[in-house]
Amino acid sequence: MKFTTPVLEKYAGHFTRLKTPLDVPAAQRDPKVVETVSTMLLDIERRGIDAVQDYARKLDRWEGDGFEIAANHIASSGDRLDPALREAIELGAERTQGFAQRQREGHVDFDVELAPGLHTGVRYVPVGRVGAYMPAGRFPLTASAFMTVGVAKAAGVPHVIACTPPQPSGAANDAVLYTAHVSGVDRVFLLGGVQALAAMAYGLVDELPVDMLVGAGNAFVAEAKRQLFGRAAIDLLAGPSEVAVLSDETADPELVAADLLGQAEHGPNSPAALVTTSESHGRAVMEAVERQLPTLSTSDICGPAWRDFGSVTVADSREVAVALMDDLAPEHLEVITADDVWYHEHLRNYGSVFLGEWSTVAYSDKGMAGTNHTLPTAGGAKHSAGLSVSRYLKPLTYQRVERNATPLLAPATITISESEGMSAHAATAQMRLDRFVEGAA
Ligand code: HSO
Ligand code: ZN
Repeated sequence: MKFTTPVLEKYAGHFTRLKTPLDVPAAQRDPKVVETVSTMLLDIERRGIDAVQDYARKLDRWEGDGFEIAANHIASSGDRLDPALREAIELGAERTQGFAQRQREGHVDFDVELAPGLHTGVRYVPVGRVGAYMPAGRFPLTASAFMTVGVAKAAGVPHVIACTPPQPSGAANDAVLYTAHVSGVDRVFLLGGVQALAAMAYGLVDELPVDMLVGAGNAFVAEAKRQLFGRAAIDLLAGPSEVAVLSDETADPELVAADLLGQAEHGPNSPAALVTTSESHGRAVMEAVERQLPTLSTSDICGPAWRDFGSVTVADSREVAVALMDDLAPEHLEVITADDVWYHEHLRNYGSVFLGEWSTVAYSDKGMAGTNHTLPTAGGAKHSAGLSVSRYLKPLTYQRVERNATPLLAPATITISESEGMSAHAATAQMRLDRFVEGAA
């Protein structure tokens, strides 16, 4: 939570801070990242695949003569996994597909006769070609392809390609490959970073450029997507992953603490915020965090994240708690209170909400809850929702005007066009009106 915002100022006196995060300036793009990415994109646009190869060799120690991962190597990736992991991935595919297919059914084409003889409507048409980035850094984020590739396929996208960087061994991560495989990916390329996004957007590895780039990566990947936006659509610009919990004295402080640390694990700049209506609960959570931190193998990440970007705020009413949470607009929001239904009805800004103590963010992160984990960060939830089948579907409109409907459209069109001085527009309607009148005589 930012140190101060207009909303926090408005509610001053109605909340107290038990733990205040660093007062960081509003997320700003690092000019060095912006510059590096723009230089690389220009170079790749100019020199094509040769430049892609140069960057892959230099940045990812790639060696080989082609980037495409053979179809049989992708198909057999499941055989190289521990059977329990393979089964877990298959379960994740089933859940995320089930959710996405249900959401697809909610997009229903319609046709309405707005006035006699004026037929209008919408057809939901999927984007034609999607390129997904599948990260494989310190944490491979195995479930990523469920959310990008799998959901695109559920939306009906005919062609979905993916890129994933080589690991230190030089090969792709098999769990990532298997997730892409069960999600229905068409082609996969062993390519990471800016060069991967550029290769997909410029059509350097597949026969044509992609229409949309999706999937999270590091700051360079996010910046590459931002700069390629317009040439291709993008899902969203993901910053550090974040979590917020809204809980009261009925919540178990150990569970709340575990869930805050659970997402702080993403990186030392990952925010984890608690907003509570109970000061004693807030203090109990802070103590539980300190107890749990040393037991985690990733305390080198969670520790600094909590120290610098953890926050605990006590609101003096449910209404103030909602106002503060909506101002935060967290990527993931857990609500663990005696009034979960009331909060669910009143909260409006979050990427995805987890209701009740049995629902934890990791269930969605790993594909088990079925929902998409590609969600807006850094307050983006105030204006946007996360990735879903809706993002891959274009609601294309049409109109068909019957001859007899001409008097219902042409005269007013002519009036407006003439008032604007747009005589060529007026002529298109006038010709039809003339023909209609002549025919009718
Ligand atoms: N929390 C991440 C997704 C994820 N976390 C996958 C772990 N695995 C962004 O929503
Ligand atoms: Zn996560």
